[in-house]
Amino acid sequence: MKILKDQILDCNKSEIQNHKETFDFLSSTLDKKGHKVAEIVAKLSDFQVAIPSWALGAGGTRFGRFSFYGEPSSLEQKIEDIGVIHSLTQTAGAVSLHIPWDIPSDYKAIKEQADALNIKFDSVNSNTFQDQKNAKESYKYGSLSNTSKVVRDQAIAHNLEVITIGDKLGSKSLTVWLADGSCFPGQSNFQTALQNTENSLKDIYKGLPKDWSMLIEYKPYEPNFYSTVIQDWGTSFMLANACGEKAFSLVDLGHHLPNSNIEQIVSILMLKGKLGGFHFNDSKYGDDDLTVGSIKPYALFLIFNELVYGMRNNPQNPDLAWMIDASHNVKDPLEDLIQSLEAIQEAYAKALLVDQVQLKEAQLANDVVKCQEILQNAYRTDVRPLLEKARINNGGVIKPINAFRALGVRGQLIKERGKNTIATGL
Ligand code: PSV
Ligand code: MN
Ligand code: MN
Repeated sequence: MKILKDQILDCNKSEIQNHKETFDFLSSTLDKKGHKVAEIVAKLSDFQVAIPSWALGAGGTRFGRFSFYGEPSSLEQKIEDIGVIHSLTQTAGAVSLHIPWDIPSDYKAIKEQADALNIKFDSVNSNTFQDQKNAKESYKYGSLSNTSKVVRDQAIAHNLEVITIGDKLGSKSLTVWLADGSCFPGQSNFQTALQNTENSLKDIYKGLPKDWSMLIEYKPYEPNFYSTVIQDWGTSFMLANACGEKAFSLVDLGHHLPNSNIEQIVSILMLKGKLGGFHFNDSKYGDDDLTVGSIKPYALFLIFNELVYGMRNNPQNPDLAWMIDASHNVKDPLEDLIQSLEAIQEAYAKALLVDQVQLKEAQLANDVVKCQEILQNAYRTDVRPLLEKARINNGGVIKPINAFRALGVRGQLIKERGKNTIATGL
């Protein structure tokens, strides 16, 4: 399945007039307020978000799968699907692989396929939260934190292998998410578990190529429900500092206890030059992995406001590895990803509209009302025409969901692949 240029032009035909009218109106309004519309559109065009290989099938939940069929069953097909999303949105120019699920059988062919679709290999994810086929040791009681050295060594070796695989594809970072922790009080010694984890991460860090980074993800609970070894940003930050300058924290929006101050976390990590990666999703209760922007779009905007501030003012912080980490049962997974991409771009565009000079003045004058007005004026702007313009400029469609449906993408995938459903995934 491949989307052709003519199909894109065709889809845009019926939408272009409306786009022009809404874009012209918005851009003249923004112009009058002193915004540089062309620059904002260019920023949106440049902003690319990695698609995780495990989100392309329906049902990344623990309670069963209700397939939309036609799902990818090989790495080639996963990249093909991302190619479809990228052709339409022009925002999904990267894939994040999970090893061992995505070990390429032919590296050259996979690289060529991805190159042809303009897709880069973003951060590679290791997996020590499941026992792998024929593995000698079990991760039932932890991996990098395990009290047994042979188990830790096996987990370290796996991470080093993931680096080798990613390196062959052109990835530049390793993401480590650990399920390690305990379910009951007394089960684990917190200090020993953290010390073991730190030592293991240092061993992995030693194996990083010069131009690579290591991203350390945190999460307060689940699958362990009493304690998690890398539980919060402080722990991840401490571990990143202990490893060295190529190690960073990774913020996943769903990995916080309810009402956590994520925008502050993001801001402080960037100030300290230690925010390396970001996983987008949304949630009402926990690590719900819902479509980005579907529950708390204003919170997403406030977080983006800090990200934009950090990208402008914190040269000490690296470019971030952006990834969607969402997946569930009741939406076509490709439509779901398209909605997430749209929500991310929307929040980014709104954050770009925050007048930082005026905001600073209002902050210095302690004009709290004005501060809120400035943020909410930006938030209340319907920026969708800017997103459309950014897509058109890159050769994408004006309305990706409409185009996905008009082109009958899912039907075509089912025709090609039958009643396939993803076999792996979270
Ligand atoms: C598990 O919570 C998780 O969703 C983490 O966010 C990881 O990034 C992802 O799985 C892949 O391992
Ligand atoms: Mn994540
Ligand atoms: Mn998660």
